[in-house]
Amino acid sequence: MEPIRSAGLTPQAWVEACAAYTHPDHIHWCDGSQAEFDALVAQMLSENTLTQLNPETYPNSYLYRSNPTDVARTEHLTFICTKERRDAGITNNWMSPAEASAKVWPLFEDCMRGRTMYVVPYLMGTPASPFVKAGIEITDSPYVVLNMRTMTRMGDAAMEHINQTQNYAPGLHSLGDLDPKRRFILHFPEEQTVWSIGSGYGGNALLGKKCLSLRLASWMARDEGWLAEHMLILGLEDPTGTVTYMAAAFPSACGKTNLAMLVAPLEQAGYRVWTVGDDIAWMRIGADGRLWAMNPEAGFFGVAPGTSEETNPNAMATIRRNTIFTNVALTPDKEPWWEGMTENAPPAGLIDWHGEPWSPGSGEKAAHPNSRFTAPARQCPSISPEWENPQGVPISAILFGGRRARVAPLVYQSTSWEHGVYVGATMASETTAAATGAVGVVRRDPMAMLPFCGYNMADYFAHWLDMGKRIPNPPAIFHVNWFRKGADGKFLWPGFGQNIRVLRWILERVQGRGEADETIIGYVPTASGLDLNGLDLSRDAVKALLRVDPNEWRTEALDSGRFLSEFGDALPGALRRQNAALLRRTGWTD
Ligand code: GTP
Ligand code: SPV
Ligand code: MN
Repeated sequence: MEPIRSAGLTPQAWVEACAAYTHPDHIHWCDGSQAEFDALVAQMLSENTLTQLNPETYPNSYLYRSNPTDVARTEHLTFICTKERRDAGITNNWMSPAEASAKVWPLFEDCMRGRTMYVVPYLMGTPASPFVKAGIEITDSPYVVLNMRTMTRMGDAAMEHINQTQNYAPGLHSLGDLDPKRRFILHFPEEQTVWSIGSGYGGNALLGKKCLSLRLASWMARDEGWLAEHMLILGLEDPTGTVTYMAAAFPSACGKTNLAMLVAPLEQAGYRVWTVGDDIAWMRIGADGRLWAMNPEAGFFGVAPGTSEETNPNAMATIRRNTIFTNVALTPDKEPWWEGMTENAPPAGLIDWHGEPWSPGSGEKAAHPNSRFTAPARQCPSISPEWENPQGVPISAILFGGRRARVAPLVYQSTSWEHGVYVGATMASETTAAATGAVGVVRRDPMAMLPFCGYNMADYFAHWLDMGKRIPNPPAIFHVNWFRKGADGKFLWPGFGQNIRVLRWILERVQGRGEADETIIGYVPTASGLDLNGLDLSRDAVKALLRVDPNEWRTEALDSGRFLSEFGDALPGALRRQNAALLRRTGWTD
């Protein structure tokens, strides 16, 4: 059968057509109520697909163990299905709509037999926001429904909005048979549609998140003159009580949630971070000529390992109730546990993420390295009073950053918007467990959007350059790296709460203060420009953290040049020129 095209179909007609093809036993339209949530939980508990956590210490919280082959995003199975291959560009997997119809659509036939079809109307953004986007996700996974209820504004309010506007992005999701050979995440940006089959994992299955709010939204944003980015949003309050907003793009599992929830150490009295969002930012030019950012999500789908009272106390407080934990370990007291949660030895009697007894000698991690928590944003102690402001917040600084053991200093500032776009376009990072495949391999991940840009990345660079021309008062652009290592292989920088020191320098730079040296890569703080008081850092460590080595940067620029040249004629000339200029500054002559 020809695929169902939702264009012009009411939600009811589209759902009926999908049901006629996928043949669910039941259809349930989600209203988003507590009673509905409770019923789904009760059903999953009775089927043993969910485990209730200790109701005293983790009320209304549950553990979900996924299929062990389905624990992270699968970038090689994620496609952009535009009519023209060129529109997907060289960094995306492309599948023609005709091939999608022939190869993937048949996998949906009868895929919901014996299952319930859940119809999940949802909003990204608050109903009051002019930026709000509506979607309807059809899914046969009750776990997806529970997560969508936390991550989006889901249910009756969304349906009301859709009935009024008659506008929604349709997403069809099925677990299928969970076989990676029959797993596909397909995006049709020309129709604002998603098909996802064969995975129940977060970014593959919660279609409002990466699929709608980044891949489809970035396409829309290019057409409409705004930005959809893989960015946290935070407000930095200074001792005068003024709050300055920043957005930061770091690749998956590279520190967005942690920075967005940062708790400043005592020595930094008077500075305070407010959380606006931890993963996605939609940014538009405001009437005042500044760039305004809003968080379209309603919850956090955060990395569990490494989260502790020391590293991220705000996250620890956020996840003490109404939270779904995925693929973490379980203590005998029915509490969640993961590597890095506690300083002491792991508690005895742990059950690992497979559901098997675990001991420290087993050689395996008790929690999966990409285990996650799903928690409502409103529960975060540092949640900003502005987080649901329909207009968003005005952004003064944009930070790019990645995991780089070498080369990139702790922080530097670009010399212009165009240079900042070059810095973002050539940023690189070591791969993490958030996607399947090798971990720790350095790859270019422009603007942390390599897996999430829904169109030709060369056009995306052009769009960023164009935005700079159109923003009368653009944010300053910085690059940060918390992950530089010393000769002993250990991180040089303490990170986490101490990152406030870097945020303070950025704030001072935005205010036209802040001591800096102009180097070949941009402005780097002088050793006295950063407040390092009270930190146990040797002079050598500080030097190593701030070092800009022309030889290393020559190699870097040559590699960036090779990366950029892969885009061929589509690459904006400005980026080619920026790369050549950096090469020259490293002493390169050709
Ligand atoms: P996604 O949700 O995948 O987009 O990731 P994210 O960017 O929000 O990453 P997150 O903040 O969850 O951090 C991922 C991992 O990096 C966790 O294990 C953290 O403990 C660790 N991490 C975060 N910030 C720092 C830091 O400043 N220093 C060090 N060494 N590790 C950090
Ligand atoms: C990421 O991988 O960047 C995440 C988790 O934020 S997921 O929702 O799976 O994309
Ligand atoms: Mn992310």
